[in-house]
Amino acid sequence: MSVDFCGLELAHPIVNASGTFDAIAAHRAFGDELLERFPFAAFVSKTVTLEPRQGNPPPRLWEVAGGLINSIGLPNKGLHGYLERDLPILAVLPVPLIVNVMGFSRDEVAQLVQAFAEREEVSALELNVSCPNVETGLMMGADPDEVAALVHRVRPLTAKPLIVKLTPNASDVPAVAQAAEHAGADAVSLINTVKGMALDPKTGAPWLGGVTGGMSGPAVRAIALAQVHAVAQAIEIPIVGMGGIQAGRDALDLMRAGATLVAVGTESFRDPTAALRIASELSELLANTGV
Ligand code: RRO
Repeated sequence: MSVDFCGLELAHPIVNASGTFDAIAAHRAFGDELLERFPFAAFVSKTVTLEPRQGNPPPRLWEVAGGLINSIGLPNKGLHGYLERDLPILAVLPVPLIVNVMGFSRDEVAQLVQAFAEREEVSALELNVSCPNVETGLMMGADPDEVAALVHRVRPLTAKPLIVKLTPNASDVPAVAQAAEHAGADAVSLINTVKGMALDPKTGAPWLGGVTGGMSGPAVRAIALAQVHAVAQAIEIPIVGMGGIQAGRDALDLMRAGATLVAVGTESFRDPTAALRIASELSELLANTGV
């Protein structure tokens, strides 16, 4: 099951979707057992921004049939807090660390990339151009020219693999993927969450503190499959596929559609060890199908 991903040797193709597994809290809860049986072949951190953020006002989650809508709003310690407090703990994980970053301008992203470029604990960077939950509504990832300009700006700042996390909330996702590839990205990841909304059944007002949110879980799996398939026809660089993966069979589908790695997200909230089961189911399917 081992796989070469942008020069990183991974034990198997299952990773986590950014923001869906808190490895620091999990280490506190499960102790060193977590390190002995770590569920993912690489760990992708929650998005880091330049400045600390509180995140969006509650409520932040709403459960829908087959999924979740989140409006978390990127709470994080900011670059310096992350470097001082989170990175030393994440550095002991037994797998490569991929740091996900987001900025509100190209300059902010450049500062983040430059800071992480120097850290040997960090194996790769994921540029989050697709968060649906910022009050500015700003989403660089919906526009191929914006994505190209961003990747051009940060590409010279690091030799580490650069993964661009794409949004499904764009009119032409393959065009955005091509823009990322031509500007020098090493891989793309998709899908981030699908924009959604829920109303408070009692008042009829928006339920989420951020009004709208991002939908994930099995309800978006068919969207992910279609978008990974379309992007795979358009680019040569590897794809990290995600969206509603619950079983080895779902992971195999995304790989058949063109993904090199598959990320597990919402399913880890239901069962933090789900990725171990999914990797083992995938291994069996690959052996049986000869894929
Ligand atoms: O923090 C969030 O609200 C969030 C982010 Br950064 C993201 O990329 N995708 C998402 O669904 N939520």
